[in-house]
Amino acid sequence: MEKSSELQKIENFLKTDENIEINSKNFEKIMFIYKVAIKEIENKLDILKQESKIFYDNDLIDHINTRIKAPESITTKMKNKGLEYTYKEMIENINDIAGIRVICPLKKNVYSIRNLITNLPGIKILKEKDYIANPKKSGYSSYHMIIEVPVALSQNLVYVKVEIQIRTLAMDFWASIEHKMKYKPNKNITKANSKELIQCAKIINKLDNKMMLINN
Ligand code: 0O2
Repeated sequence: MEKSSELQKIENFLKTDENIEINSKNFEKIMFIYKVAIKEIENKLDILKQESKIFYDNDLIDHINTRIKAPESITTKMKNKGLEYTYKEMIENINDIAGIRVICPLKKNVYSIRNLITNLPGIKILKEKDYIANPKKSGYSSYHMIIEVPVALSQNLVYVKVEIQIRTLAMDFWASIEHKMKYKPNKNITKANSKELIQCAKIINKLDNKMMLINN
């Protein structure tokens, strides 16, 4: 087969109108493509991390975490969104199958990283949500980007969606603990606990602002 030079969607070369079968070859192929997309973008972010340190003596990025969404989390999210159980629906509507979290020391770093990602060649920005300027009701604070990354396979060039969450170390501390306590289903926490968590998120925000002032 000749390699197509056109960037295309995964849907165009895999049979994605089929129903999702978690243990099938098709599922494995799709997840492989998402894993490659993660590698591509993780590599680029790691270069930015090292470059900022070596060239500008700046710790722009503290660390980077990546994950592929668990099959059960994908199907639960699809059920909650009322989607049909096809690969096509999954690829089109579940934006965080490939997820990257970039953790930085200071709040201002979040926006610098966002701008650097925006300028990466070949990357398309599909959606951005600034939960730092507008935190969620829960108190959750983070900058979200849904991007499309070109992935070069032997026969095809495909665009793959990746979700990037950018947040400070302090925001990450809050989000990790809160996620364990409350975010996953079947975990009931009291209203009083929720209020306390919102209070903690406000303290974290103050702390982040103070750290930035001290740093300046
Ligand atoms: P998990 O287990 O982290 O994967 P979209 O379809 O992209 O428009 P989406 O994905 O429904 O919108 O919503 P959103 O809020 O933009 O991003 C969802 C992700 O943000 C979550 O993924 C969490 O990782 C994180 N998040 C959102 N709200 C909260 C919160 O209140 N607390 C914490 N700790 N994390 C939050 P998942 O798939 O829901 O979960």
